[in-house]
Amino acid sequence: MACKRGALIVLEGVDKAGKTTQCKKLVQALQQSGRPAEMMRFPDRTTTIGQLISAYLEKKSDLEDHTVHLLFSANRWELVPQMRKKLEQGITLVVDRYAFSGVAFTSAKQGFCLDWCMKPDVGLPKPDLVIFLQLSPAEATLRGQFGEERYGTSVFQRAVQQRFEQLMKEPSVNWQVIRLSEH
Ligand code: 2DT
Repeated sequence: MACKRGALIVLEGVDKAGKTTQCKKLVQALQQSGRPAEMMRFPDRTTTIGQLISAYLEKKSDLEDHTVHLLFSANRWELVPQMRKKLEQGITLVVDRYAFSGVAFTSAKQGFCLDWCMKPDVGLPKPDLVIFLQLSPAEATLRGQFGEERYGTSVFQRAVQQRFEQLMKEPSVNWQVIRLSEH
């Protein structure tokens, strides 16, 4: 008997929204209800490409902006065969960031448009659901300092949030926005 395909569920949001925690909880809840589920995250820093990205994020290396954008996309593509296999086996994948982060973060930099940023990810497995954890800038500040990594400034995070808002206008994506409360 053919088993039912797993669902591809993506969690997106600015830093400090709690994506990783919620991904873990969702995987647990799915497993407890008897549905096979696994978590993935992008960037996946364990691959060769992921290690280049990780060094860049940790500011141990510098990469040209277009180059790093393409590496983030390549990091997704290299995992596509594995993702498709799991989905076909009936495993639901809960993914911490996906192409939407790729587009939102790069297009928040000077000189990038959404259209160029979206091109390398065209053809990736389409999520069944994209949950966006919405956090106001005030609440993000309350949650303490952004990390030490690249992109960890409130000015940049605000620009990223605006790009996400533009992406959420895309009706072909099943966005579900969850507004996090202010305390
Ligand atoms: P975390 O590992 O803490 O989630 O931070 N990013 C992510 C991009 O710029 N492009 C991408 O395609 C992806 C997936 C967001 C990862 C940092 O990398 C940024 C924050």
